[in-house]
Amino acid sequence: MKMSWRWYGEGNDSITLDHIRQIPGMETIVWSLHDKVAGEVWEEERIKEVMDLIKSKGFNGDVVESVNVHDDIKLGLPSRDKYIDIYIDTIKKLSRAGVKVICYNFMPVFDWTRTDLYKELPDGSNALFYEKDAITHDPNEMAQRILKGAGKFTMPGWEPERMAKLDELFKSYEGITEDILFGNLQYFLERIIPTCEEYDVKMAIHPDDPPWPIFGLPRIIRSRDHIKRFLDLVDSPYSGLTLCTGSLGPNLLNDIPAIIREFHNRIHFAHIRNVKVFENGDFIEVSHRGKDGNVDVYEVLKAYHDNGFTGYVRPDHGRHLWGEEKDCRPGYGLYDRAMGVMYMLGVWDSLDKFKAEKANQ
Ligand code: CS2
Ligand code: MN
Repeated sequence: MKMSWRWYGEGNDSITLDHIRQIPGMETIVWSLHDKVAGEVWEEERIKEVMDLIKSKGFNGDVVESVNVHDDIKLGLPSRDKYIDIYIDTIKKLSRAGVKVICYNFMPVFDWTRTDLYKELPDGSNALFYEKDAITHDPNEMAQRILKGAGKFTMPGWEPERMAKLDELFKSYEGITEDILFGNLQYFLERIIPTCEEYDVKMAIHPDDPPWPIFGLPRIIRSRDHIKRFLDLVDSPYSGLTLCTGSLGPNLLNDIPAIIREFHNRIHFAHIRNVKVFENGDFIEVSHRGKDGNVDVYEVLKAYHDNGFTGYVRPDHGRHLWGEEKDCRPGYGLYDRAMGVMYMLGVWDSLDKFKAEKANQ
């Protein structure tokens, strides 16, 4: 596996590339042009600028998260072709700059959804929290909560301009069922995957977070069966997965190690995060240590290791520690994610050793 770190870019992240350089084992910077809204053209010069900066610090910039998909594509509107053409243009440009994997999602309206960005944990740290009952209320109210919590940062998928049009957006999704959404996703993939094959760029869809429908909107990448249906839409290695344990984890019926073992050939990007799920269905993000939550991170890593996984992996979210929430992006502080990296590398190195010892016996 290749260890990676999501970085929001110069001036857009409290963490710098020089900080990231001091975390052991770090090879890849996961980046994006975060000022671009879905459907916008990505200029070659801007791409090169970021790639050069990343490389100048000794990293590669193999993974982009995300190139966001315009709502008209998700909705299947006639204007989708125009936006798909722009998407294809971006794939080609990223390929020319050396990008290998593009992470994206197909969630209607909202990207990841939480009800509290700073819920206190018993140890005094705080983390992203999801309260099931709070979500039945007005989506506008929830959007305001998130925007307020994000403070000075604009969070992908939660851009204030987008949130201002929430009622309109919800209206446009009326009548969009799971089947229709799958159909629109298939149309999108059938158009872009030939370019991905030609330009050697792997697409990696991110699961829906949380893994169930919210506010009456369908969510289609959320269980083993949904993943299977997705992979069958276009049966090419270039149409693959970002397997996010933190997104699938809140549904305790999702057997994540089993999902990894079944689909490892199509997993290009692993997001690893632990969540603690409460009896009433609420959940909170916790440290990467398996014992701290409901995701058995050891078994997750073992499933990858047993299958010789060589893809990219990153700590997904982290708790906010030692007061860093005053300054950092929600869920994207330095300390807990850095500790998560070390935990994962520790497990991985041990698995390497066990394997070598076994081979020598
Ligand atoms: C990410 C997702 O921050 C996160 O929770 O895991 O938001 C992810 O970046 C997008 O869904 C990918 O398109
Ligand atoms: Mn994720």
